[in-house]
Amino acid sequence: MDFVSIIMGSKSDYDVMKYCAETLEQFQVKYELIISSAHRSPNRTKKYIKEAEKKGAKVFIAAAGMAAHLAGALAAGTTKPIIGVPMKGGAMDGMDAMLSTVQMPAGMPVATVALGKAGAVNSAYLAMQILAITDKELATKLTEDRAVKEKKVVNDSREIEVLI
Ligand code: RP5
Repeated sequence: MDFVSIIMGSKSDYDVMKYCAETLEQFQVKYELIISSAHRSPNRTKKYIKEAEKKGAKVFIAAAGMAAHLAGALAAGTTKPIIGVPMKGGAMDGMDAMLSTVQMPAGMPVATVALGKAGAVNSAYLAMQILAITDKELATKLTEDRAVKEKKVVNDSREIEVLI
């Protein structure tokens, strides 16, 4: 069974990562969500990657803040795509996590999304776009979603536009 694996470094990351889970649910995409830290529970993290891959995880989403190494630790354990979501918080309010997540060495990619809710939501969209390469039904849903977004822009504009 194909699914998306979401791993958070701490329970405190859920306030933002719930938007990732909700987005996957909107598209009826199966996911597993666990807490495991690169620093606090390195053995659990290492073990989980292998177990999740065996169960059918096709994309991993890693959310971590501060000295965020979770996405990198996952990248070390699998060749499946890793999406990193930097979390706000700490003395630098996420700048530290963002730089840590995005600055992977050549050959060990982590697709890093934005800080905050937009990043959490986009991590789900990016994961679905990867799955949709081989899942036609999901590809159609994503195309329909784009059409809805476009229609909303046009409708919003009609509501307020002033033309000369
Ligand atoms: C990171 O440290 C976590 O991913 C979290 O974003 C941050 C703070 O963790 P807590 O102190 O809230 O558990 O490892």
